[in-house]
Amino acid sequence: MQIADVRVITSCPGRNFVTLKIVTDEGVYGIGDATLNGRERAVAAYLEEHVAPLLIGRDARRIEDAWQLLYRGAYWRRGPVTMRAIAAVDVALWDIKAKAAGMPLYDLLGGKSREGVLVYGHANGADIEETCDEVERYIGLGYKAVRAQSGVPGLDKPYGVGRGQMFYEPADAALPTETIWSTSKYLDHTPKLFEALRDRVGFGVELLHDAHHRLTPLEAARLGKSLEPYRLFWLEDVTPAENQEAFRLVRQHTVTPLAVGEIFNTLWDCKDLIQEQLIDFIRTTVVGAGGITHLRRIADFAAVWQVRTGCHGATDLSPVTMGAALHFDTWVPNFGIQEYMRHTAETDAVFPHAYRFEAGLLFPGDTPGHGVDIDETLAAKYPYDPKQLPIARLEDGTMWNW
Ligand code: GCO
Ligand code: MG
Repeated sequence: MQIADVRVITSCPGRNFVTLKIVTDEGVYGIGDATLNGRERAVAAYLEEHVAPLLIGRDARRIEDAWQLLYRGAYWRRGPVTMRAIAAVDVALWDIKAKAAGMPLYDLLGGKSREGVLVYGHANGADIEETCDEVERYIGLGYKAVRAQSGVPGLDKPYGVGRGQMFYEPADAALPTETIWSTSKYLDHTPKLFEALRDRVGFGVELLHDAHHRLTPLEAARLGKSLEPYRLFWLEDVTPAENQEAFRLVRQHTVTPLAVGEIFNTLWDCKDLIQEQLIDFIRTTVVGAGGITHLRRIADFAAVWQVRTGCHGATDLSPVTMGAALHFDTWVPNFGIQEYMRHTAETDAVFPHAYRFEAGLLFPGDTPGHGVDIDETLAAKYPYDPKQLPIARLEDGTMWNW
């Protein structure tokens, strides 16, 4: 089974997505996601100019060899552009293999470890009251786990509070929107949010929160400690993790579970975090970390240290990544939770998919492959519309982490 055609499809059905389609000489094709929010064209060019020529004529069944070729063969390793390109090829090849075998991908990976995939939705509001109302709305929709982010008094456009209710779309302008950040205002406010939430909804629902890389290790430790009475499922990205050892300080001070990894590309980015048991959940997903082939290695490594998975699932991860991640989640023994931000109706129409939500769980469906396709004719009606993520500055103008 040889690779006959490799196509990169860039489209904006509500937001931008880069999709890879690999077609074999036997007619079976596979789909992969290569979207890198705000930097889409870099991955598209990497695939078109440097990867596609290497794939034509290769045996589509040799997934591992293709992965090693693209990883080792580039000489320049890791990084979000390279690893997303590798992920797109890898996921498309797993899709082809599973379709050729007539199996849903989870079967090829080793079969179901669970019936459904626990997901968390995103509730956000301008203030504590509105956020509590939104969390209740998610509970009403059947969610068993909800991430809560709220506006902070005195801060315009804090992270996680956006337009639209069922999803939050941060990449909102051709040039980055500037936002202002104050750690002290945020740290004073956030425990009040979770106190109000537990008063309102009790302890029967899992609550999560994302600090989005804004805090120093000591500030992160303080936040974790102050949230302990509200028993969060996890506290995410409390401090940037380029320096993995930073988490040791956080860990020494709090038993609030920690999640990190949506911006990691390989096992090398989380090796110390995992083996030193500095985190509880690893957030990498298929498109972020080199596809099924590499994510599986991360998950197996994490299992040794009782670290569970919590795949990134924001709207910038296309339905293709969601489909592949759900098959992965259905198989992976050390599963924790899956993030689920709904896509718009236009996105869902361009990517027909087999997965479905029911009573707080997502189900990948039983279609052979990962169960997500692309309607290329419809995709062509939505031309690329460049958008970037916001940036954050401190109140005195200092550039900060968004
Ligand atoms: C999350 C994330 C996202 C990112 C987004 C950037 O936890 O869902 O932090 O909302 O900000 O994926 O493109
Ligand atoms: Mg996050």
